[in-house]
Amino acid sequence: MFQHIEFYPGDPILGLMDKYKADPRSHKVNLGVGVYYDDDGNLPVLECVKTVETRLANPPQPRPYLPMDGLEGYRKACQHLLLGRDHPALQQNRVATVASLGGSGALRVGADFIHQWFPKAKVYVSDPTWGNHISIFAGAGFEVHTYPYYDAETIGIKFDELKTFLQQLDAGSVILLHPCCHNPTGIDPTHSQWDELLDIIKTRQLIPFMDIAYQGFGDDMDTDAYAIRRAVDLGMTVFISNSFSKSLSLYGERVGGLSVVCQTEEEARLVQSQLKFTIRRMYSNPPSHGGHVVSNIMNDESLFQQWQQEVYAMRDRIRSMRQQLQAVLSEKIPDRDFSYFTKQRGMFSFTGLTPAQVNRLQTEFGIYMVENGRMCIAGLNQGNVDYVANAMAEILQ
Ligand code: KET
Repeated sequence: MFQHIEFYPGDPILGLMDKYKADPRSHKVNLGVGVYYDDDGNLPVLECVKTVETRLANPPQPRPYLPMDGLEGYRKACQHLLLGRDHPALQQNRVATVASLGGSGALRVGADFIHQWFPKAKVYVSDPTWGNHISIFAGAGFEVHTYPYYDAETIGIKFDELKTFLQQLDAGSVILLHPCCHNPTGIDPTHSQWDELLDIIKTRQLIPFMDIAYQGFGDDMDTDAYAIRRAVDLGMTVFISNSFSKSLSLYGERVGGLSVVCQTEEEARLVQSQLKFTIRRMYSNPPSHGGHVVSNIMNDESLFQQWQQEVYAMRDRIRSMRQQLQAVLSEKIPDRDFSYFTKQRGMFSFTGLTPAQVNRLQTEFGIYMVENGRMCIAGLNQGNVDYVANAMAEILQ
């Protein structure tokens, strides 16, 4: 019965975790998956999370089903973070928001919704992008195309090419954008470039779908949401998927959200109802623990402040690892430019290493990176950064 089934060889990012775990070498280094480890190489439990979890456990709480779209406090928290607490779109009640199973779940619910109501829409993702963007939209039934983005020559954006490309797309095409900390390249448009891009997107009547998984890891919470707020301020209908996996170090709790900024309150009511229906027939309602943790932190001013400081501490530690890596490599290979490490933002560095070089790092040094040359800088620490820099230098010389 199953002989015709094709084998799924595993995911290029998640598959690395299994390989890394199975590697017996004690000096191995995990720079694959986009996960933040602290300077001791451990997955942190944020202080704000500890406080709330202690509270929630004493006494243990009953676990009813949550509403299909999640907790009210959770949904509001997503909206406030993305748009700013007092945004007119929120006052006008025209933002539909549902809790989702991580950022991935938000993308899938959004993709299913768009496919049901706009089945002819074409979807465009950046070249390159997070591989699962393509899988998720393809899984929802779309043909997924790419738009020009990364310029390896300049370690920048093919900005003119991108603008020209957007100009010729059909109205109603969905453009998947990374508002900050582009994955995998770490290269984001400047604010003025965002202004230009969003003007074109608006004029051409394209639909921006903003996927924000690293809010707070680029600049600060508000600055990282610049592109989202700009698109909304231009009056566009905007889809936004957000994830708390990285910013709360709650990867396994599957905490994310999908928001759709609509034109009117009535539209938002319709959209909210259909998002709930999409959820009901897929998995019914979200898990409650992560939802309560997020909602409690975001709706308590002092925990909210503490959380932001904890995110900024992660951001700053990643930045210092970038500087250290760049410094050691520049010293080892002075005629090569390693400034890209500090130019790129967020968790990742797109190193330009070839698959063969990435493979050498893995087999000879036990250093695990994604085959496309993406390195998760958040896996570096004082104990391994020199080792990684030296290994890279050896591969590059
Ligand atoms: N969007 C982006 C851009 C992203 O990098 C990730 C995860 C997600 C969404 C998914 O978030 P989640 O809340 O976990 O569903 N990226 C890392 C992990 C992964 O591949 O699943 C990564 O790129 O390594």
